[in-house]
Amino acid sequence: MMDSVYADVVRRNPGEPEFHQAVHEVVETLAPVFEHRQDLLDAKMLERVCEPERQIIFRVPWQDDNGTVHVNRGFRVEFNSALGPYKGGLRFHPTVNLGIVKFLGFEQIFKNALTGVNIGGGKGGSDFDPKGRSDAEVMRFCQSFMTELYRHLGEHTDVPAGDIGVGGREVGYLFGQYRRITNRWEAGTITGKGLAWGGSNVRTEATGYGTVTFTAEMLKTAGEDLDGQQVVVSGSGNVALFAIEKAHQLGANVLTCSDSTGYVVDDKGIDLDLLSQIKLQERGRVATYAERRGGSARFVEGGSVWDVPCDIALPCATENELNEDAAKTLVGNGVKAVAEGANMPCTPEAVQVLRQAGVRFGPGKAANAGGVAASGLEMRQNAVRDSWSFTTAEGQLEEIMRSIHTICYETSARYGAPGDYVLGANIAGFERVADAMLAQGLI
Ligand code: NDP
Ligand code: 2IT
Repeated sequence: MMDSVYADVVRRNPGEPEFHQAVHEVVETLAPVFEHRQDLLDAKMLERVCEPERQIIFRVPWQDDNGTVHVNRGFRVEFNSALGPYKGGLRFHPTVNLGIVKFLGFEQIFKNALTGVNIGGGKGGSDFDPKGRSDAEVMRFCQSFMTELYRHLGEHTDVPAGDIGVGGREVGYLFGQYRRITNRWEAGTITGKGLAWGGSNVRTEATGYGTVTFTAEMLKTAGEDLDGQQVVVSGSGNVALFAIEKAHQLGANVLTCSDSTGYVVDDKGIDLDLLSQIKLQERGRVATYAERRGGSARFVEGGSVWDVPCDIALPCATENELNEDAAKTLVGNGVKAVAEGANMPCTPEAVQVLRQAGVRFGPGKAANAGGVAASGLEMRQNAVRDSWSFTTAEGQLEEIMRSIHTICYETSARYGAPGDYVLGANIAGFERVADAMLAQGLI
């Protein structure tokens, strides 16, 4: 049954390898569920969950600062709303296509289910490349994008947020255009807003913080903690920066960061003030960090950040950035834990190598759920026009991350594979969504 469902997904979604990969990873862990859930089998729940409820593709025309017209493509895949309004980020990156958005939307269903907040799964974005564009160009693009997307959104319908290439600046322009078109100050329609206009404390930090909290929870099951551990982080965007911050707070030493041009290794540990200045203030590159840091840091062009020996590896950049060879290198260097801050950063072969070597492995669905969980908390505050302190929001986030860890661990133990967080996350997430769908009839 599982094989035929997967074969059908491949046949009906041609040319979408990332979507196939994401489905395969989930499908191959669900067999034990169907052994005792004939009701889910009869209801064709696996087939239903692999088919998005709605897919929207639209034209996004905009003008650059020289007056030249550009045409991009916009996407929103509204995958599953059994547990709540569609929820998931928007990605602006030249590699975005329908298959990428579907893979991300599919992951999001189960991730969101694990948070315990009432949110469904969706994802969107565009093949627009914000790199090198002025603020005015980004604004015009966002306005054009929202001029179509707004009709599909709403606090009870579909609630986007950021992802690669979409941060506070873009969310501001998107929210502004939504408000202008609808004449509604509907804060709950998008998350990741500024703190003065409906945003939540800790949403910016949440994905990176949550990934490190999840890592700490995994280590705890072996009687260890992060204190004194050497950590390798990839990426230098939203997730990476705040993973570095939290790892430092918990006493670890982060040696690296990276971008699409190469990586930096800093023998003294990453100086987060300097990195933040370059990335957040100047929108610069990691090579500049090495130039300004002095003797302790060097920039390696191209190259694999996973060559740097470490105890803990946190891939926080993009999909399939950590392959089989990288996993073997990490294992050879004695890595103890790997947690996915990014979505699907480890290839299936890499995951296999890590699991066989007994490395604790936190899949993205669980490990990076802190971002969307904090988005859920932002929606909660918006619904009652409240705003929590940093401490309150951070406390709630930590509680959710610990509970996700517990659910995944307990589910893995219940199914006879304690510590297999891939199995635990997939089964626990699937069961929640499938039971809600079953209760709601043939929808
Ligand atoms: P950002 O845009 O802030 O940063 C992305 C980082 O990844 C940059 O350093 C970028 O380098 C690097 N990167 C992106 N694409 C590639 C590529 N094709 N090859 C090499 N490096 C690349 O994005 P985020 O930090 O928000 O997102 C990072 C990952 O985390 C993504 O997988 C995202 O889906 C996931 N995620 C994000 C959440 C969030 O709340 N933001 C929540 C959960 C998961 P460069 O600048 O050179 O492109
Ligand atoms: O992949 C993700 O979980 C995100 N990009 C965050 C989604 C959200 O709605 O906050």
